Parts: sequence; C-alpha cells; structure tokens
Amino acid sequence: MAQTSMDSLKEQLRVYFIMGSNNCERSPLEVLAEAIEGGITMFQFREKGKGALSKKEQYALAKELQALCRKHHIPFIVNDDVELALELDADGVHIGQDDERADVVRKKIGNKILGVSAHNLAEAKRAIEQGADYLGVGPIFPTSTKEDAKAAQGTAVLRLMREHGLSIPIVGIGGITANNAKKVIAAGADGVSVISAISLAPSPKKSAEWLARAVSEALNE
Ligand code: 3NM
Repeated sequence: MAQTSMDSLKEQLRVYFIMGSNNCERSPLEVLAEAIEGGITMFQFREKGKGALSKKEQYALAKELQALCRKHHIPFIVNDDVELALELDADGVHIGQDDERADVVRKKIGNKILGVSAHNLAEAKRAIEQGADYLGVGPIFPTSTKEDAKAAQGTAVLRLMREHGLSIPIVGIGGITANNAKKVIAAGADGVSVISAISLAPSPKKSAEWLARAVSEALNE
C-alpha cells in the first residue's frame, strides 16, 4: 500500500465503530446516526451471534446503514461476508482467523479495504504477507460482547508488533472505552474499534465524541 493511502487509512481508523442489530437496545439506524454525529471515522456492519438477523433482513439493514455512511463519507466495511460486501459494493471487508485466507479474499475484493483480526505477532505477519490493509488486534481488555473472545492480553501485544517493525495501520479492539483508549494509542495503535462503548451508551453521540477526543489527545502526546 502506498504511504499516502496508508496514512489516510490510519486517520479513518481512529474511531472505528462496529455494530449489528443485536448489539443495540434501540434502532441501529438511530445509534449509527448519533455515532456519526459524535465523530466516528469508520463503520463495520457485524451481524453475528445470538439474535442475529436472517440473511434477507441483514441485507436490508446493511443497505440502510450503508446509505447513512455514504451520506457522511464514512467508510462502510462488512464483517466476514465477502459476498454481501461485493453485492453492496461496500468499501471493504473485515475477516477473522477462522474465515477464508486473506489472500483468497484479496483476490475477490480487488482494491477494497481488507482488515484482518490478529491476536499475536505470527498472525499479524501472515495477514500482512497475505495482503491485509489493516489489522484489528485484541482483545486488549476484557469484553463480554464477543462470545468466543480470547483472554484479554493488554496493550503489550501492540507494543510488540511495533517493536518488530510492523508499520501497517492497526486498531485495538476489545473492552475499549473513552477511559482506556489513550493507553491503546500510546502502545502503538492508530485507532480504537469499539462495539458496546458506543452501541449501548446512553448517548452514542457523546461516547463517540469522548473516544475521538481521547484518541486525538493521545496521538498528540
Ligand atoms: N473482536 P466491545 S473482541 C468483535 O479480540 C471483537 O478480535 C475481538 O466488543 C477480538 O468493544 C471483539 O464491546 C468485541 O468490547 C469488541
């Protein structure tokens, strides 16, 4: 990836909001609209786990959320489902270690954004070799949002990746809030990705604002 596009991806990853209908207690569209008002910089549609919508309902919701993102120039990324991402002409796809290999997905999506979850240095290096544009690294802190999440590993994993010279854009994930976001950036991440800190917040707008402020302060420290 060219340096300029890597730099702009790093900016887009500052406050990366991830959500599916089952992460919200009210209308996902309202939650996303408020999160956008508060300053999120990227959005991932992740309809997974208990209470997830049927394929048909997923498509309809994804279409609406994507339209909102487009209106506000927020990149719209689809979790796991490469076919859905292509059908919607999404801006990118995010895959985990149990999904198709990153190089296979890269061939299918061309130059769309490709994010890969990596839990350790070896996974990170392999994802980069296979064509990832950015990495989601976690869980940094304990999370109850992902049923099969691994044990929290703290910010040390981010430092380790930077110490080994990995310059790819990285977001931390797992249990991140406005109160601990600075630690994630200080350890080497370019941004934070969150589900519940925004989706379940009394005010998604305020929560997004606080996260954006914490990230921007930490980047300037
Ligand atoms: N992936 P919350 S942790 C989707 O470690 C996801 O790869 C993780 O939710 C990983 O911000 C996680 O509510 C859940 O803790 C993040």
